[in-house]
Amino acid sequence: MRKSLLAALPFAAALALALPAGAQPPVLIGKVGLHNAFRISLTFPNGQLVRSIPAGTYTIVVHDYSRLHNFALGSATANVRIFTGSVPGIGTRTYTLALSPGTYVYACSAHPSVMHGTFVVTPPPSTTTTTG
Ligand SMILES: [Cu+2]
Repeated sequence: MRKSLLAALPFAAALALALPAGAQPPVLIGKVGLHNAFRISLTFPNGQLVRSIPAGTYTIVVHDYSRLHNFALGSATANVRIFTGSVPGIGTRTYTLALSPGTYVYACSAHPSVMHGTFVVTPPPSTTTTTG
C-alpha cells in the first residue's frame, strides 16, 4: 500500500522532494493573452525575456489571462510535452520543474504559429559537489 501511495504523488511534488531543504527554486513568469492579445512570454521576475538558463529546478508561475489562449511548455530536445494549460481556462498555475539541458518551446495550443517562444537550458555551471 505504501508503494502505491508514493506512485500516486503528483509529479511536481515528487520533483520538489529532490530539492535541498529550504532551497527556493528560481521563479520564471509565464504570461499569455493579456486583454485577449495574441501574446505569450516567459520572463524572469524583472521582466527580462528568458532565452538561456542553467539546468536546475525552477518554479514557473503561469498567468493565463484569456479564454482564447493557453500556455503549454515542452522540450524540443526530448520531444515531450511538459505541461499544457486549458485554452478556455484562465487563472494562475504554478509548476515546479527540473529542467535538463536542451531546447524548450512554449506556445499557445490554439495559435502555435503566431504565439510561441523558445529558450535554451544549458548544462549546470559546475558539477562540483560541495560538502559540509
Ligand atoms: Cu492562442
